Amino acid sequence: MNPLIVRKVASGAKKVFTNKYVIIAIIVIISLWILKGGITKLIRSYKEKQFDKNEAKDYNQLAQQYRAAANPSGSDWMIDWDGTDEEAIERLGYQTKGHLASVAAVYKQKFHETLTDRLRKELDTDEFQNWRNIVD
Ligand SMILES: [Ca+2]
Repeated sequence: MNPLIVRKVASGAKKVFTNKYVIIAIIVIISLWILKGGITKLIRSYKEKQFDKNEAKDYNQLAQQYRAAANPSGSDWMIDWDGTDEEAIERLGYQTKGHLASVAAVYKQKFHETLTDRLRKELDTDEFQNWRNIVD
């Protein structure tokens, strides 16, 4: 290629790209493009995270509260002898309504036994049935 033409093209391009309005326009377009995609993505992922966190936190808390009601002494090895907070379990039943599967899954993961097995041990037949009726 003719070096003169190359130089002319280069200087023409240089003029265009050193024009401050052109630069500002390019910066604005790129910024808008990044902002649009980036912000939408950020908002979506933030909302999803918040949702998951809140849900998981609630199930976690409920599982923890069932454990505390079944294990008032706070010592795992005492759980079968330390009595039961039946009122708390009934109250938790109302909070668990509609979410038993999720709460039970968290409970099992944390305490390596199923929630219903634990409650059968802690409650008498009528109390357990009462709890089931509340939860279902
Ligand atoms: Ca107990």
